[in-house]
Amino acid sequence: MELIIDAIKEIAHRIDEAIKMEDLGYSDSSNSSGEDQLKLDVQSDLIIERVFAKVSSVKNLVSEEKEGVHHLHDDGRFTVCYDPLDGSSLVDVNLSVGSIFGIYEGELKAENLVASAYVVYGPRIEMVMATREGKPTLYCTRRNHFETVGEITMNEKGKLCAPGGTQKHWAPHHKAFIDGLFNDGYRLRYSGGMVPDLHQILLKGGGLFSYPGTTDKPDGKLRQLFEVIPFALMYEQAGGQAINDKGMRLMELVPSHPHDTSPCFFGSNSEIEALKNAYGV
Ligand code: AHM
Ligand code: MG
Repeated sequence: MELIIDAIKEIAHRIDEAIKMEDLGYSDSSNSSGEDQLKLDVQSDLIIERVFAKVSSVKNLVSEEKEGVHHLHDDGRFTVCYDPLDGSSLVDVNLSVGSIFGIYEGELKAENLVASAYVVYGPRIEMVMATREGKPTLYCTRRNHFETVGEITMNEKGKLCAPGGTQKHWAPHHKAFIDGLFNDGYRLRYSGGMVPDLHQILLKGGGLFSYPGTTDKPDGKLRQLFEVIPFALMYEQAGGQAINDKGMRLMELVPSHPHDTSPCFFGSNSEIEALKNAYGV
């Protein structure tokens, strides 16, 4: 696992460099979800592939930007599922973006996630890593090196609300719940990049990030293997909760296809308990 973490640190520096140096235009391809790919999406994907090719414990790679499994090492133990550059459409307006990694052992389902990590490319590079034991660890870069900052613990209740999905497609009970949070004094924090948005809620003690099922996207937008499950581990290990619209822990999801999505809610305990009430689950 140590070598995988070192690889993610190397990847973080390389992708950060690419963000700063490379062309921001579109490539002439689209990804498995039918979205146009930026040259940076394709390049970040390639950076990750090349770095993990040197890590013998990685058996397979599954990327949000590609269909199918990329085989690396016959004797490897882990499959790394990753979103190379989440929120990449925000690069041209110079907002923070991120990379997300889920490290699975065996079949690709939440139960088999052994660790997860994400990198935030903001004014500085930060990384958070979680395993099944202990709190997530925050790393910051200083003079181009990652330094451990400490453990992340969420409060029982927070003050921030990041409500995803197009409001006109929200269910009435979801709208009523989110309106209720704002009426209670919650502050809106939504950049459109799940990595910085979830990172902010984690580091500022708590709140709620939601990306519900909507009338146009009943299963939400965010992908289970690359986005939802890795962050579910982070939130649970930090003392918060992560559930779907049925009240099920996201850490129990079993995707039937690598690119399956799920409605998802990440937050501190108080907000998630209130959400379960509002959804009647
Ligand atoms: P991407 O993987 O194509 O970048 O899409 C995922 C992003 C998340 O970072 C973010 O939470 C969400 O899409 C925002 O979607 P919306 O614009 O519908 O709020
Ligand atoms: Mg993404």
